[in-house]
Amino acid sequence: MNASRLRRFAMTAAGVLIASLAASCGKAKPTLHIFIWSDYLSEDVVADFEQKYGCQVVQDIFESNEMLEAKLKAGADDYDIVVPSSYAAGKMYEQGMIQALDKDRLAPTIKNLDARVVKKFPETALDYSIPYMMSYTGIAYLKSKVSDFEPSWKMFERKDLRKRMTLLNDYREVLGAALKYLGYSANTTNEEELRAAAAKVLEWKENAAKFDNEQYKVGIASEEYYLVQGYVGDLLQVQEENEDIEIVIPREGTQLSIDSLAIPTGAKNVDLAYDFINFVHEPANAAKNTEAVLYLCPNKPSYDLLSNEIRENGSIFPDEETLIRSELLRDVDSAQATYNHLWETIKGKDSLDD
Ligand code: N2P
Repeated sequence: MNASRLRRFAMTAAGVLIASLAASCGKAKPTLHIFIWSDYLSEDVVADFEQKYGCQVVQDIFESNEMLEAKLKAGADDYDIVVPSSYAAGKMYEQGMIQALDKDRLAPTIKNLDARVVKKFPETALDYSIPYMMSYTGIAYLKSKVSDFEPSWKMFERKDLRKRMTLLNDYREVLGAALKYLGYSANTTNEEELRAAAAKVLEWKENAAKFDNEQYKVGIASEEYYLVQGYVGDLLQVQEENEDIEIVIPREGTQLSIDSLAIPTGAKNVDLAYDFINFVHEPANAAKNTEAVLYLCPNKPSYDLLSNEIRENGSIFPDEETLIRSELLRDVDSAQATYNHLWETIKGKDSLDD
């Protein structure tokens, strides 16, 4: 048999095999499509869910709330679960991108949510989203490369670290850090404060290698970058790869996001999506997930199932002081256009007046 016949034979044989498998198993397995941040879901939890529900889970990754929003706005209708930060979920709900949730179906989950976290959550947010993970933003740096480290956002002014630092590609986190540094709220809607923060970010941009939400992890682990702004769970994940990495929450305070599970309006597998939300909030699964991704799932009964190492890690279980210094990012309503405009300006130019 020549090569091309051999290939055709193999293809036909594979086709027959698939057809007979399909015939013997009845209809194809349902697929749950999830659109989620990277490294945000334990592989074991996914495998257990697939096994229990006889389905397949497919994950697509997004890097920012804006990317998720843009995809849904463009009419992507193949996702069953999405994971926006709480401040973005509100806007998505108002715009009809995600659906109202049936809280009765989620009662086993809702009763397990940590009341301290739900209190921080916008009042009506449970109508359309369920807290999944708490995410802080911090600074990671290489102890052997950065001298005279100060636990402050001011580090981004350090000329000696020029192009060895990265800032997140996340306008609320970057403007939020500059706002905190200047002593303002990370949720301000005051135009003057916002312009001052944007000017500060432009100064930082001079020293930063780039705005980035993904490569910075490998970048600091491989020592290409010496200091990065990052989501703390991601930083903890890379700290496992390089012990020279130290993680701090700057003294001026930081931002907290509650990333939440939501079901898009166009979801095809709504029942499976509800099963998934309840499944990841079963205490044993919530604990497994926290242990794997190093962000905290705010599921109260799961806390007792976590290892001491996790319980005692202040970056996962922040102490009271850090909690007080961190501000939950909220929807900025009327100031949204100003935030967007300033961020576009920052990304495209070197000065606000250009
Ligand atoms: C996961 C990053 C999620 C945090 N890699 C964003 N709030």
